[in-house]
Amino acid sequence: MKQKLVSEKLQQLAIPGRVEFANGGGGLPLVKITTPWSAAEIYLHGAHVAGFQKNGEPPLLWMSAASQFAANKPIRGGVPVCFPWFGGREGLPAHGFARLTDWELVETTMLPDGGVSVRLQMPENAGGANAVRGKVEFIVTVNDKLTMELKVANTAAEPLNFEECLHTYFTVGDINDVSVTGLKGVAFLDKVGGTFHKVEADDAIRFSAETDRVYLDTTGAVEIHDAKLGRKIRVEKSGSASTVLWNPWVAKSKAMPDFGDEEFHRMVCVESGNVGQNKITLAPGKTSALKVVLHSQSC
Ligand code: TA6
Repeated sequence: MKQKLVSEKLQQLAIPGRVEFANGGGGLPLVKITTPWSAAEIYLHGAHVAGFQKNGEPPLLWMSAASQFAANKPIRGGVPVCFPWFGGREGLPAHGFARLTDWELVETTMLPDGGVSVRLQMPENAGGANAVRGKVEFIVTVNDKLTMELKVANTAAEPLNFEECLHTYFTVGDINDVSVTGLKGVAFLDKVGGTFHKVEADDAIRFSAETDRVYLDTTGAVEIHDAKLGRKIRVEKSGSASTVLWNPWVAKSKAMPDFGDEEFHRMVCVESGNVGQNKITLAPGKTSALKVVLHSQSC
């Protein structure tokens, strides 16, 4: 049962004018962050960054108006934390159980520049029989950029195998006036209508139909060029070898109850992680860090 009141323990982590707590969608506990440059919102449910917006700019992250906010449902939009697997798995929640888990807020920090950093930890028993024997933390830093880092420490005596992905939904003015650069020459799995091995031929990838592509062995930054909003979003990453592009288009949008039929026009997913052949095998005692930095600028 979700806490209806913001607990005393949480309140102790508040920072006046920077970090406050509220009951968000569905009454789920919400961390509200305000900085001199921006505002952000993070649900403890799934350690889910649900919003980030720079002052004077349109929201950077997209959220479906039909999103559900419930204990056993993923939030549709923002940055779902996909862990310890990516995609479907028979009889188990798609994209793993991390995004369905109540994470604990363990630390809030006001940074010297006025930015804010918060650290969340996934309960060690998350996932039940599928729990990972490791310490999983998610650190979110908010200033004029949004920085997110998923850290996994293997506390077991045997290797830890997992997939991970920060499944970021971006707001765009019109998907027909959007291009993504930075993936030319990269091999990818085209997952529309099957799984097809291809190599990206275009400098600028455009969207005119359902798009579901897993680019592999790629560590570089990509950029989203949004002509209608006059904005360029740069997605920088480290500790990540996979980049995923997704737009569900018409049919898939209509098939999802938590996704408006026409909402695909205003979003694109550019996701950063380690999936499929890029999955992580973490030696005992080692720690992995998947880090994404989102910048936006008018252009
Ligand atoms: O990242 C692309 C993808 O794997 C698509 O195949 C689609 O399933 C999307 O994720 C959304 O998955 P979800 O479980 O959040 O509906």
